[in-house]
Amino acid sequence: MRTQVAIVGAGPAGLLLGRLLERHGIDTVIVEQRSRDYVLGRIRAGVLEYATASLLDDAGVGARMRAEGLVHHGLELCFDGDRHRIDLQALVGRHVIVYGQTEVTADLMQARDVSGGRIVYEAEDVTPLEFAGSQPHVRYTKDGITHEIACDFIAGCDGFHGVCRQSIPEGAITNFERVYPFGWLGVLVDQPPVAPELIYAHHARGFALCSMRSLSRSRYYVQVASDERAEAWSDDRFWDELRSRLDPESAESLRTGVSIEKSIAPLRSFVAEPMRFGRLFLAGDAAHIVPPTGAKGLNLAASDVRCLAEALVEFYDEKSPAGIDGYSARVLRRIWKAERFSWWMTSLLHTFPDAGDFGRRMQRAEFDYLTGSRAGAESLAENYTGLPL
Ligand code: FAS
Ligand code: PHB
Repeated sequence: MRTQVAIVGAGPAGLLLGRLLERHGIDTVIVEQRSRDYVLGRIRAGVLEYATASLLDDAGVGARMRAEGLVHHGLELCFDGDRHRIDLQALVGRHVIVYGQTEVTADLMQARDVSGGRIVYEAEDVTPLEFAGSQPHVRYTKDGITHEIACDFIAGCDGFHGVCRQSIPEGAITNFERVYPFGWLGVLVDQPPVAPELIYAHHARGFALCSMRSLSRSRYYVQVASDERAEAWSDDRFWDELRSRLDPESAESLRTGVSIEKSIAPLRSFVAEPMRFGRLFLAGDAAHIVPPTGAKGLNLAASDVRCLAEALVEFYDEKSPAGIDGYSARVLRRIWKAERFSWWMTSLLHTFPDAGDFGRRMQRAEFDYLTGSRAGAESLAENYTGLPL
């Protein structure tokens, strides 16, 4: 098999890259280790930055997002029961769209079905090869038969645990990482959200987040210890803990029910530099991870892929290597700013075992500054809605 760009991974990064390239007549093959249903079954991100929503429009996959997504002009911070609204629209003139990553993935898969773009699910032993040279290829096994895809470029869109970053010679890559001493226990429930906008809550017992997927389906999270297991949390235990961390009004109006999904996500900050090795490019979680507090993970994957697609189109259309040569430095500038914001939001809102009384006072002072200063609130709003591409 031969293609121009072999894409490893059919998450948002891989699917969106394939979509953007095919819109410019560039041939791709996507190779995914899991089944289509497994990929669609993962419950992940929920908030799209303004620029991500525009990119989905440009890719011709934004119609359902525009029809079903919820436009949010603000969000709420709650600190030991004190609630304060951050008016994103008034502060920076931009909003965000609440539209689940599952739906984004489904829209991209559907578009690829229509275009007939090649995608291999349940591929085993996927291996990127010869990417230091000029004739890279991707090997994989499907139904016991080994296949090879000859290509011009390989896009490693295979997430944090993927094979592409692991295939890079150790001395050629530098990893930066911070692992947080807690995770997020998330629950999905078919009940109306507790409030019209997201509530990010700090409490002595831990962080909590009230989010949603629609006006009839809600997504809630509570901070838990790193060694916690989802099975140890009954629905009742989860709802009691969530209530205890919210302001009295929200705790009173919270609509609980039987969870339709319950899982724990670990929290880490991670960046691999650089993001290009010869003919192999990394994009999305394959190259970086942010704690979900700033709702940046999916959005960073989208901005990586936008930049990579532009670079590859320039290579093929204008025979210029400038874009691909500049890709890594260009995306890393934006990635590190998103890493900073996600780390800052996480530091503000979570309880840290070793913070001490001084650390807790610093968190309260940060909240009081943010809610009392237009400049402070503007900084949060500018980052949350997405820095310029
Ligand atoms: P993904 O991990 O989504 O996709 C990578 C794909 O590559 C997967 O389908 C995987 O099966 C495939 N793959 C892996 N190894 C392979 C191999 N060897 N061969 C072929 N295919 C391979 N972000 C937020 O903004 N908010 C959140 O609340 C949030 N919650 C999250 C919860 C969890 C448990 C995780 C892991 C992430 C969460 N994220 C969240 C971040 C998430 O949304 C990512 O940023 C987003 O999925 C990034 O998309 P991709 O880069 O495509 O990576
Ligand atoms: C979600 O709805 O899953 C969500 C929203 C905002 C975040 C993280 C997760 O910051």
